[in-house]
Amino acid sequence: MSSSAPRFKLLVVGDAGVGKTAFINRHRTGEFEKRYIATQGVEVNPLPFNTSVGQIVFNVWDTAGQERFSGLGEGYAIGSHAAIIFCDLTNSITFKSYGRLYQEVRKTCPNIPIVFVGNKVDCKDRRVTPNQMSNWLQQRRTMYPEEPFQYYDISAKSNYNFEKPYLYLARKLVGNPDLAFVEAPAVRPPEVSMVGGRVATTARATPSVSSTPPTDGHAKAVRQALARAAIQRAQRELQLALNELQRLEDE
Ligand SMILES: Nc1nc2c(ncn2[C@@H]2O[C@H](COP(=O)(O)OP(=O)(O)OP(=O)(O)O)[C@@H](O)[C@H]2O)c(=O)[nH]1
Ligand SMILES: [Mg+2]
Repeated sequence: MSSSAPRFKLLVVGDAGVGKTAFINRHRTGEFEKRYIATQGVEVNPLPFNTSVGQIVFNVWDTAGQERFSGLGEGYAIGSHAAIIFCDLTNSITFKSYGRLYQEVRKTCPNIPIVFVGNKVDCKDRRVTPNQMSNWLQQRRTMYPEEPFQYYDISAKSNYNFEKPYLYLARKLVGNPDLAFVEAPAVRPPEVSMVGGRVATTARATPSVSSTPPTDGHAKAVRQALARAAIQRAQRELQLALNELQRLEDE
């Protein structure tokens, strides 16, 4: 991992047992853990990604879904640059938590990119239907027109879409919609093949990612892109504040 690579705090939230740790560990170790071992408090893991503009690192904050283990509560969100909100597609209650989790993250982090994921899409006993999901997303987009409500079905077990949430957030953070991962994160072969004729993202059996350090040119390009993205965020915030002022004056 390059010490000069830009680092982003990535907050991962979702109810207990939705598969946050399993998904993160797929990238971290390549393994899939079948047992459920509840996370206590928070576990922070750096995940490096080699991109077309140099290496970036997500400092992933894997939070406890079980309330009794969530020491700092919403405090974990402070200083986040991006967030992934999880639900488990086989458990409707975890989907009902989406709205609350979204509000909690937004309260602390009004401007960060957020991506929603529905995990365990490999399971046959899916309870949250694609229709329910797309209706919910559509309703929210109407309620909050500035929020894209980007969503992916994923599976930590089959590796389906395993890189998509990271890629979406990396593009937003760097402010470059063309950013690509130049090496796929290494993961073990899937535990299951996908149901319903869907093809799982090809897993690589190689045990580790060979991380070529970025050149100075790459690091500079990333920093420039980050600075541009920060300016864009600040401009958006300024515009929102101006709109709010205008609304108050018009009242
Ligand atoms: N079938 C299937 N099972 C999964 C998948 N992802 C995780 N699991 C299983 O779901 C259970 C819970 O996974 P965890 O990753 O520990 O859940 P968590 O969200 O980190 O839970 P907390 O730490 O309590 O918040 C484990 O038994 C995993 O093996 C998946 O994509 N498909
Ligand atoms: Mg966990």
